[in-house]
Amino acid sequence: MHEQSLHQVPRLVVLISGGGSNLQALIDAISMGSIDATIELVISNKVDALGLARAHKAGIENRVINHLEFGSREAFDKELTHAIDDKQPDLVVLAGFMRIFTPQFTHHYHGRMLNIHPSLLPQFKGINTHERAIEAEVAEHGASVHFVSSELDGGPMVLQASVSVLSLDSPKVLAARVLVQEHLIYPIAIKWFCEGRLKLQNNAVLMDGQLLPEQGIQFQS
Ligand code: NHR
Ligand code: GAR
Repeated sequence: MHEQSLHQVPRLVVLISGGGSNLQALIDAISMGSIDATIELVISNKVDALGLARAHKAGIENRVINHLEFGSREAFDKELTHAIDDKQPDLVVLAGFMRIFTPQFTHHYHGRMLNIHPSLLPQFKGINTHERAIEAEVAEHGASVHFVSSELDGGPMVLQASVSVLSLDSPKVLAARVLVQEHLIYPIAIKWFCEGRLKLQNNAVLMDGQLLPEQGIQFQS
């Protein structure tokens, strides 16, 4: 089991595929002093991810590991693992990362990898969540922070934020409303982890030593 040194600032590696607005929220929270941590590396599987420019602008090492250059998910994950482990991170942060991992990869980072997913899990696992929420005519939608397990979007839940679905919502408009909440809750969850308050123990989430309910903590803004 990986133990965080008490004397060092927690080290993060962030994985992205796109715009990187969640990465930006994390960069901002760190630079404002809200989170005591350093981002050691940002990795994108997409060459054209806007988040790479955000990392560059913040002076953070960033690189592309293009999944298209690998013959299998195993080979891609192996290269990813080398790049991540080279930085000896305390936590791996998935921030809009769009490639499904092999079980070996998720086991390797068990208890030290978080994801933010744009739905109120366990509803709408996978992709195109906003379209599906509108299609299903749910009244409430939102975002969930969870520890990553081998079950896609099925890992133990930490924190959720809800938004109302409005009758005229398009997927785009709804996504933007959810994203506002993501930028609030993801830095909070990462802060808790970095402070040692948030832990995964026997596949259950502990916050300040207390077992969290199945759906995690419900965030109220
Ligand atoms: N891997 C595992 N094993 N478990 C999880 O919980 C994971 C994961 C990898 C990524 C993020 C997740 C999300 O928050 C995540 C959680 C991508 C897909 C997907 O279908 C699904 C869920 C998530 C990320 N990806 C397609 C693929 O073939 C590619 C889709 C695309 O490129 O647009 O990998 O939603
Ligand atoms: C966010 O809404 C995030 O929850 C979602 O992609 C967006 C990324 O935005 N993640 C997934 O769908 C993972 N499959 P960002 O790049 O601006 O942070």
